Amino acid sequence: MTAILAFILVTAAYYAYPGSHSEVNGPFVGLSKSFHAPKINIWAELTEDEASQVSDFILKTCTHLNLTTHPHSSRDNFINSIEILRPNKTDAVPYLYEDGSIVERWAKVSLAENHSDGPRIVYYMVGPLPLTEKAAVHPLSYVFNSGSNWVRNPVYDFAAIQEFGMQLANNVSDITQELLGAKVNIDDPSDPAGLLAFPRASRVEAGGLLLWMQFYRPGMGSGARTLLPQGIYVKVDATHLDVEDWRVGEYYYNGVLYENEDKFRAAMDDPDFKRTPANLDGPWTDTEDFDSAPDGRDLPPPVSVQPHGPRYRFDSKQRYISWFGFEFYITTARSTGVSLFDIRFKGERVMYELGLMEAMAHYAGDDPMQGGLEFMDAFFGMGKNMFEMVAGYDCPAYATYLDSEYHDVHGTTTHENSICIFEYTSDHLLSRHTAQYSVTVSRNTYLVVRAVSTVGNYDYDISYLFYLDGTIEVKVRASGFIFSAFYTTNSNKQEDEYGHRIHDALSSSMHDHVLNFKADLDVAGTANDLVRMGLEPVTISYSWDQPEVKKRNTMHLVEKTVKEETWLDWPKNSAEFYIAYSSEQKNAWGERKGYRITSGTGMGSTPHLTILNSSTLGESARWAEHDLWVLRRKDTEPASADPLNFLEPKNPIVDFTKQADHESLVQGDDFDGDLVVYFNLGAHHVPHSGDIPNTLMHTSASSVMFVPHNFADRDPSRESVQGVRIQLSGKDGGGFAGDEMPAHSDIRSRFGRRSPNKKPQAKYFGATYEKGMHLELEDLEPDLTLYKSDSHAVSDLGLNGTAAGVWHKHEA
Ligand SMILES: *[C@@H]1O[C@H](CO)[C@@H](O)[C@H](O)[C@H]1NC(C)=O
Ligand SMILES: *[C@@H]1O[C@H](CO)[C@@H](O)[C@H](O)[C@H]1NC(C)=O
Ligand SMILES: *[C@@H]1O[C@H](CO)[C@@H](O)[C@H](O)[C@H]1NC(C)=O
Ligand SMILES: *[C@@H]1O[C@H](CO)[C@@H](O)[C@H](O)[C@H]1NC(C)=O
Ligand SMILES: *[C@@H]1O[C@H](CO)[C@@H](O)[C@H](O)[C@H]1NC(C)=O
Ligand SMILES: *[C@@H]1O[C@H](CO)[C@@H](O)[C@H](O)[C@H]1NC(C)=O
Ligand SMILES: [Cu+2]
Repeated sequence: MTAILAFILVTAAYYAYPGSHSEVNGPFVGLSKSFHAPKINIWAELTEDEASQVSDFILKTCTHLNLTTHPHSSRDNFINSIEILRPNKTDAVPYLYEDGSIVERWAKVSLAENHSDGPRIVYYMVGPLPLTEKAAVHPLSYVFNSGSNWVRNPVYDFAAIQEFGMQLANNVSDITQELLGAKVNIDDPSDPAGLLAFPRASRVEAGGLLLWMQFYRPGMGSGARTLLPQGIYVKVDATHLDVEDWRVGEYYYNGVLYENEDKFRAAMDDPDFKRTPANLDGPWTDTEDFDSAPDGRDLPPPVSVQPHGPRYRFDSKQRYISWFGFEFYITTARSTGVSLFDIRFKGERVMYELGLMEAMAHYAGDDPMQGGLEFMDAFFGMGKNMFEMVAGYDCPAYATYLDSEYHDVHGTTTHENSICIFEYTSDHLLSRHTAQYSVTVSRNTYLVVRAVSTVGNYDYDISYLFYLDGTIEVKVRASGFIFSAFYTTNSNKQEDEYGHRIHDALSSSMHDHVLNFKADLDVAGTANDLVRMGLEPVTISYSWDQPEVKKRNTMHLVEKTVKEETWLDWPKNSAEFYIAYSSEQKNAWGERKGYRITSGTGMGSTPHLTILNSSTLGESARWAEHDLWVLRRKDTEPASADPLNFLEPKNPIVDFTKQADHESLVQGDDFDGDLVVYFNLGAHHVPHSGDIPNTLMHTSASSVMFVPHNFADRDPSRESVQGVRIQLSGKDGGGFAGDEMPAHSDIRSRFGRRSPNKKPQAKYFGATYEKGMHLELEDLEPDLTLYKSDSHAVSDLGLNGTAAGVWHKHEA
């Protein structure tokens, strides 16, 4: 601790720049202002003005739909969402790389439409923007492969689901009072002493929804309700359009299924009726411990500071960033959050697109809730649920924060400070070497673009990391409250097969998180080959080995090119390298320029879904079944998934298996070598007592890295890295024991030749801190009164606010 304080309380000699929440902070503001992206960010989300133009245009054009701006249910017709329709790459490439003209800007709109067979969500394209007389609304279907531009919306009325649950719970108040010691407060659903009912909704082939509802205690301040399932489950047939026609079905409690509430009630009067303890709230769900004071807790930990401001340059209008050879554009989408486009390193293309496609969590369990539970969080909105970050904690105090926006029938919603950008210097080096007369070390400073999506109970930190050698890492870490299961203590159920007991009446409920990402690789250009370079044992006879070793057991490299669209799993023993090679560009040594795709840092190799042919998922998320996929890039296949897949799992609007359909990847007349890789991050999550109260980010972390492989002629980080070579007394050289380099050999040195006193001499590369600095308190502990949000519209575990719509209760 003393060392840390000493570091911070260095003498005041330099004006430091306190962290701020502005778009660009620090001393490079001037530089940033004069810094311009070479092109317009053609992927940028629509501005508020563009979205309102589109909205007005649709209201004016689609009069036959009688659209309302105040929807009450999905049986109203209204504008559900408005966003950018990202341009075809075919059109973007000439603009970006060949001085072609700028691409047209179109909007992707989803309308809620009431049809005689039930409500639908229908996609349209509207444009070009800005809208003129030429503007038009067309059905948008080229990006889907279901044969249509719409899905049926079985979520007829999510408000009714909540209300129905409350009514139903109210009807069995006597039962809940008896078994759980609580009942719903129909007048005040948020009564902390009351109960709530939440559905697991599953799609019924014919149309609407089948619900299994479970009672929950509401949870207090931090939103712990997913730790408070109550173990009484009720089946509701909600397939009919009108709530009046919904039917309450069986009850399930403590391993026994009851035909209806009366049978349940009657069973309770039986002296042999088996009860199980209730799952009560208490301090165990508190997220903080303000009271404990183990040694050292009274001293703040080390923090990172950035006294000279950021070293990246940022065009805040185009959201374009440049940092030590990396250049790329940033954009967002309501369903998928942050995406990066046109990533280049030292002027060469690496990826056209990198971003999230879908974030799925699939549970298992022997109760009616967890047994079929599955979430597709793009449906809930990974961008829509990107809330304001906490400066100094989510990201360092000095980070640059960006806002994100999305548009729907209620206009534009802005989430301030929901994306952060910063440089960070790792605790470990990028490289080092100790030689006989020298030691040289290079710091590992990397750039991070980060956002956190809190989808109801769970928080996903998604970070894109850029390293000085050209490596790109995509990392996901999760936290928040687990979605746990009720634990019955006296049944003969099989619940121990699905998790651990983690409180009186609580089971941890195993689940798989699989988050799918797209990487449209353009390694040194569009034409790439995906190569599997195997490391194989071999027995070989070498002439130089004779006569002593007739046959030598050794190993060698065996290369196979992936010739058709396929999946790949991470190889056993990491005995294969998956490398995307340029088909045309070579480095100085005649080797193909490449990037290796590898499972990165975190809890071992990345997971894919354990469940085979999931009954819940149907065809909606086949990408989850393997680690990696290699496909042809097509304008008609811009994504592996669509948020509305959640509504039609058996016949999804984007069926991934129709994309990954073994088309040839051999370059020729009909294929130019433009490959897309889809890869998965996530975790096989078997929560344990340490997930109470919240899942920890070091155990939920996984990543995939894209690592240069013969991309340059030599390690490019040497040009940019900060470090020092310590030249030991008496020698100018390095080398091994016994070596002596000629004196005054050319080692670039800030201090010139060795010092007269023959003490070890530090020769820095890159800059160093030259003076003590005065830091403001805000550099160490940001002022959280600057936190801008008054509240967060976090999903309440119902379906309100999903891609199926958001509407308000009592509006005219
Ligand atoms: C349009 O909606 C209004 C009010 O919602 C309703 O009175 C009217 O009948 C509707 N018109 C058509 C053509 O559906
Ligand atoms: C993108 O390409 C598809 C397929 O060629 C085409 O149908 C569509 O109109 C194009 N989209 C735009 C916005 O030009
Ligand atoms: C929606 O369509 C159904 C079936 O055609 C009809 O009964 C209902 O009145 C419509 N609802 C609205 C709000 O227009
Ligand atoms: C609650 O009970 C009333 C009276 O028996 C009944 O009419 C209603 O349908 C029940 N509601 C639910 C949601 O079970
Ligand atoms: C999953 O589906 C595939 C393709 O239909 C089939 O070959 C396989 O046997 C199925 N596996 C299971 C466990 O259902
Ligand atoms: C849905 O959520 C919005 C935003 O949180 C809220 O204003 C609205 O009242 C909710 N609608 C219903 C029907 O609960
Ligand atoms: Cu989890």
